[in-house]
Amino acid sequence: MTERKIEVYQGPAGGWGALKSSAQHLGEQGIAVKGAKTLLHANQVDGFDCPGCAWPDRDHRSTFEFCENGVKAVAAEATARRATPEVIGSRTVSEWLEASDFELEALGRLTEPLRYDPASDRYQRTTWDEAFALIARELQALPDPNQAAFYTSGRTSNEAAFLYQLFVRQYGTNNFPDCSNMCHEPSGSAMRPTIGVGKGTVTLDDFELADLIFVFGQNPGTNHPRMLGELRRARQRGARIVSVNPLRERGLERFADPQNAVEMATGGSAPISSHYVQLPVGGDLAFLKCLCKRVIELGALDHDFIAAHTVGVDALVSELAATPWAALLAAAGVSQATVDEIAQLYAQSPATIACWGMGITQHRDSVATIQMIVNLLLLRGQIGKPGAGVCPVRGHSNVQGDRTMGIWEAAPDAFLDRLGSEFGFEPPRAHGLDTVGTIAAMLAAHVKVFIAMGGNFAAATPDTAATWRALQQCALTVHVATKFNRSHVVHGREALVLPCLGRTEIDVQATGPQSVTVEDSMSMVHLSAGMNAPASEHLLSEPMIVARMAAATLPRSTVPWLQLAGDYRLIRERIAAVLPDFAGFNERVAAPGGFRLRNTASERVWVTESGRAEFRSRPLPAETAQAQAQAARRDVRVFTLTTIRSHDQYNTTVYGHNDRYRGVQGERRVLFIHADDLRDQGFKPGQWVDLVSLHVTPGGTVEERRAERFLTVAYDIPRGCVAAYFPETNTLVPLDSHAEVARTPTSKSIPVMLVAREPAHA
Ligand SMILES: Nc1nc2c(c(=O)[nH]1)N[C@H]1C(S)=C(S)[C@@H](COP(=O)(O)OP(=O)(O)OC[C@H]3O[C@@H](n4cnc5c(=O)[nH]c(N)nc54)[C@H](O)[C@@H]3O)O[C@H]1N2
Ligand SMILES: Nc1nc2c(c(=O)[nH]1)N[C@H]1C(S)=C(S)[C@@H](COP(=O)(O)OP(=O)(O)OC[C@H]3O[C@@H](n4cnc5c(=O)[nH]c(N)nc54)[C@H](O)[C@@H]3O)O[C@H]1N2
Ligand SMILES: [Mo]
Repeated sequence: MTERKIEVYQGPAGGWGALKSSAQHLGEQGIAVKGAKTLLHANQVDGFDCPGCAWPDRDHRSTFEFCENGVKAVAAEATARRATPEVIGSRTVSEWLEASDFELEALGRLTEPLRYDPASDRYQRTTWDEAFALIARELQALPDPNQAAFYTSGRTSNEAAFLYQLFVRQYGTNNFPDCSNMCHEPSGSAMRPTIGVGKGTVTLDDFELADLIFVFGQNPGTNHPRMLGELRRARQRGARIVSVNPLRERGLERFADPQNAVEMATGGSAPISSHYVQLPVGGDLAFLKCLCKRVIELGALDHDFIAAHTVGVDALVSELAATPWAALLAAAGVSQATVDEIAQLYAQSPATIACWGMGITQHRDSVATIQMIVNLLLLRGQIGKPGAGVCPVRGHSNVQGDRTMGIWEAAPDAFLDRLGSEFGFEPPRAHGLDTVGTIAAMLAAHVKVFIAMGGNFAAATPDTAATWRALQQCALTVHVATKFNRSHVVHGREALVLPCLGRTEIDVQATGPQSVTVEDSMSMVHLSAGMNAPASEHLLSEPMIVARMAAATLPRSTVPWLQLAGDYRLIRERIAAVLPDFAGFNERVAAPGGFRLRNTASERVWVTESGRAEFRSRPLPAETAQAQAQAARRDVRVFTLTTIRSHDQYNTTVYGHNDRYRGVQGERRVLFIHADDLRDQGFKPGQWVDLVSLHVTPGGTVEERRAERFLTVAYDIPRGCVAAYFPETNTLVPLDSHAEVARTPTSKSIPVMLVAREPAHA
């Protein structure tokens, strides 16, 4: 592990630092040469879809578009290390529980199916047949199919996801918790009723035409590095880029493009943001209201668009007129001058794109905030024309596709009707459980079998202590995975870990080598085929695992499970039969770069209740969670904690202990805090603290949850706000603190107090 060092980072994002770090990661995985070859196939016409993020690729071009964090994601999968049954069985599960996420990840790729043996408290080698028989037995034994829940993480291909949801619905439940519930769920919830689609409306071409690009609550330098290339090109041709973020993020300030030879040779770099609004955590809804109010005052509305395409503008105008500036500015935590400047820019911009990430979605008011982004755009007719629109930037590389395929606890009836008639069964209609609902149901012993298609449920979810108890109460937990992780050691009475092929690997079935398909953040659907030999001869593909699980569990099903999993083209034919937008799927996806799914809002066709785009607004909440907690605990200072990703992690996968652009080396348990807050608390930089979250229940009692040992780091962040990495902080997020409507855990706004640790205990 790198030695601990905290030092402000002055360089740009990208550049030589990114190249150096990439080479180092390939070296550490023992695959310097294989890794470099693998990378040349990432995001190519005949290659695999990068498992890093859902940002689209420009035309799947012939030259590799370099991305440091794409390299890490690929290297992690193509690693030379193997977590064989002997390696996993060398320690008891209780011993593995003590290991860090970093150590578990570093064991390498899983090679054989594993079953938990309670007598020895160890995982042991099992056979695929035994594993599927156990799953079938446990699922068949449940008196009610709603006692099982089926999780999906967003790397699962369209083909695997489609078969999986078919299996689960034939089994009889809509219990589909998925990573989206913790991620962009509020984006879909906000946009479906207002513009008629739950997805972004722009394409990469729009980024070439936009005059103004907002980046709300997103850190592309780390999480979507290829987006920086797009932002930089936009900035260089004169577009304005407004970042709205409590933290100064280096990647939003300067970027050296590793694709640019001159820049790399001269050590140059280019600016990204033209404006940086450093608002306090959770100030976005009020700030967006300020922008809307000011744009209305400036008389900068597109009246023709509003008249022809929208309903509800009057209610928004009168609500904003009735809300005094002082109240809005105080809630937003920004100055009138800042609002005026940004509103002016927007009022003068012919074409504007609004992007957002987790800084917007993981709050109690996230749906209302996203609807305010939509309002802002609708006021000036900025949806459904070139260079303009909404751009929720998705995380996992196929999280959007999984939802399209029906991984949804509340799938619409039209989809269920078509699924039922294509496969000759009556799908269950009652809405199922989402992520938070599944945890609560496991705690209440209503859900007893938990099956996960990828991901790391025990680490990614809120309220770690409650989630672990929930999983440990299950009769059976099953994880289909590439790597051994936390969720495998927090298990049910019976437990299986089933190893699968990754994206970078060749997938050969009865009819020969297969490709899968994925949908990126801009609704582009394309093929993905791996080129590496599988990490072990015992691995099965995800579609085959689903098919065999289904065939074992549902002996009377008429679906030809094994035949479908033997030829993915047949799965795509069935997808096309159920989803009209996929008509001619096999032919269309064979075109280089694939095809784009229809997006009605981008054509100004509004599939909403009114048939028009709908303005939606509601007053600011009377009290923030922070204010509530402060009122309940006057004896302490209550901060608002936001939980973020470091540069060296992929969600719960910890690649390393550095966060280069935030100047942190060799430590993950850090707390970013304003220097004046440190001083006022009587702390020195380098002080170790415990974080205690304060959750005021509806009954008025204050629940405390504690996460121990964080090193304070003075950082450019507004006063009263602090930031730390997840998953270490998930233990602080109460299960019943989630977004209105979308039920996304409020991992970006947790009231906390800081408790100093004695140096001796640090
Ligand atoms: N390398 C890498 N790539 C990834 C991932 C990864 O972990 N590693 N994860 C993938 C996934 S699943 C996702 S969803 C995306 C996530 O990508 P992002 O959305 O960028 O995720 P975060 O790091 O959680 O935080 C985003 C930003 O929100 C800011 N923020 C925090 N609170 C607030 C607030 O109240 N208001 C505003 N305006 N901003 C706030 C933070 O300072 C941070 O800059 O990335 C995907 N890509
Ligand atoms: N506090 C806090 N909590 C958060 C967030 C936050 O910002 N703050 N972010 C939330 C967000 S946006 C998300 S998306 C969730 C992420 O939640 P998840 O998607 O559940 O978590 P990941 O860490 O992405 O899952 C990593 C695991 O997936 C498995 N895996 C990798 N590739 C494959 C594959 O190809 N197939 C299969 N079957 N398995 C594979 C590996 O075993 C690996 O250990 O976390 C959420 N949790
Ligand atoms: Mo995500």
